[in-house]
Amino acid sequence: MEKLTTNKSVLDWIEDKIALVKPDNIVWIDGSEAQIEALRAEGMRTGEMIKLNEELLPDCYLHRTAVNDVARVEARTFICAPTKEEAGPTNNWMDPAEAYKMLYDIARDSYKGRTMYIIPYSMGPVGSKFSKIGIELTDSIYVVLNMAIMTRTGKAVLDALGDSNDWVRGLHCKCQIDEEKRYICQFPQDNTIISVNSGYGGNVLLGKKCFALRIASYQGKQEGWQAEHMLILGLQRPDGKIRYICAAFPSACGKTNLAMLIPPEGYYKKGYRVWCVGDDISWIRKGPDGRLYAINPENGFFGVAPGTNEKSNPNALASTRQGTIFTNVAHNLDNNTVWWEGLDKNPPENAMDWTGKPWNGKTSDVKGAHPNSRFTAPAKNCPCISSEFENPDGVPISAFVFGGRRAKLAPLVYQSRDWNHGVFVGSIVASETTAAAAGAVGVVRRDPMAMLPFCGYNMGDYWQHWIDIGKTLDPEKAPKMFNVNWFRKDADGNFLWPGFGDNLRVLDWIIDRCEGTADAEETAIGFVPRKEDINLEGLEGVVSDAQLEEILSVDNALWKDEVAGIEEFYAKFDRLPPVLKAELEDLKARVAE
Ligand code: OXD
Ligand code: MN
Repeated sequence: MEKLTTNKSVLDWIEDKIALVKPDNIVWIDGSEAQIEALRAEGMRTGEMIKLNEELLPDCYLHRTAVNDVARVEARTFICAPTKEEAGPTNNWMDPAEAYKMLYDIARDSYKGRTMYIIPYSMGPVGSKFSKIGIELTDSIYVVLNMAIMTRTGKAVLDALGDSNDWVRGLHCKCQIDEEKRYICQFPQDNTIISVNSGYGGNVLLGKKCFALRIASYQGKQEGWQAEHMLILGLQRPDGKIRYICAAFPSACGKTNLAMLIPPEGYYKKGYRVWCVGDDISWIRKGPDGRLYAINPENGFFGVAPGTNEKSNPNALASTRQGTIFTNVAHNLDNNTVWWEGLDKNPPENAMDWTGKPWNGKTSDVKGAHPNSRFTAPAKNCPCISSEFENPDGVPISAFVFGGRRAKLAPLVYQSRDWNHGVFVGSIVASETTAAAAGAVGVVRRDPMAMLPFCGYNMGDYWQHWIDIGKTLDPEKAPKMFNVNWFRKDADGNFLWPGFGDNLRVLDWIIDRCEGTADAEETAIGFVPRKEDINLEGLEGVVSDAQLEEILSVDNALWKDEVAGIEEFYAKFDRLPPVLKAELEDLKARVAE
């Protein structure tokens, strides 16, 4: 097949990898619909893809991964920086030379009898100054079809790259899907990613977590920008103006739901809307006017299916009705569609579970869909996709919001006193584990800026990068920083806040604070709304004044324990920025008052 570029750095690297893995065939992904259609047909022939009901789910497919390969594997994910210190205390580290040797030994000859697909892809709109290019080599049709949804792929990307050497190398080898030899390795200094023995999304769609967060966070540090695990939403208010918010939450805190929020009825009638720019990743840099701008480098949503329904997230559900790949959900054999726990109250009786075994949803006591089953849906399908989604200049950010799941501690929302205090608030993000994951429930897991598994270098240096970015900003133009907690519980363990669409009430206060039009009370941890600052209209019988007061309360005694937890966490970091140490001392003094 004709090569799609004359770029020497690209051709040399591919030649080298061909000699290593020895494919039978080579296919360049050109970005054409005809080629994608042919690959879908090939995927059906090999059994990798199951075509779903064309009338009910046009152009949609089901894929099942191996049962030992259903999630990202943090324990087998490595940052292969020259020294362990550069990877930092929160990453697994491997010496680059040793890692290459081990990975090449695993990858050697692994494409024999297989086809090598060469996927040129752009993270971000092709040609935007924010965007970066990658090339992924893979032996998986599933990866090609997913990358074609999640990124911009094809010849146009190579044309934009020209002769440049500024692109990210990605080698994916399915090998035998052997758990014991599964490795997801990032080499930030070499712009390289190697992933072996997995076929599951987050481990193999190399543009997403591996590139757009781990490699890109390192690139951002070198080049003066930021790659963050943040959704981007546009909040339109009755005046018609749209303000943009970036928000970071650990997994299982409702990021996709917030990114696609539907305002409560009363707000909707007044003209409130939320527009989704992205649900997972933001690339952020300073614009010519001195404000920070963000793009979503992705082109689709790789969302968790279970729990997605007409009520929790109608926009996400609508996004999956066309051109979507479902992974590890249940297969309804009566109408050749898909089902997952929490989709509706009507599980199919004549179905296959996610492992491909016959399954009766009415009588079975095992789950039909894997808890981490996914949909890969084109962003353009989303009914609330922002008109700025393709804007090569990004959108101006008014606020950064952090959050986690804390039953007792954090109030519904609070604002940091300034940028550095905001960086501190982001650095202490923590979430309590839920019953959805294995292990004890209610254990606090620290997840700074929700980047714990995704920061491609030393977390201490990453915090310093946040502080340094702040120094370049005029405080008047810098985004304001907040923390939210949708998950406060009362003494009986009931959630105090309804969440979902009603979270708009909090976003509204956040924007008011950004524009200086809302009041707040200063507490030991930052600025908290007074109860009259949060509009409860329409929530009569759901949230009482007393409950609102409880959700907004700051208990200094609990924060004293939290300070001890933060001290313990910070003690791991040799490279803790002095600014954060000072912020912690300040908090300690304030909660002691
Ligand atoms: C994701 C995650 O899949 O953050 O987006 O785990
Ligand atoms: Mn994520």
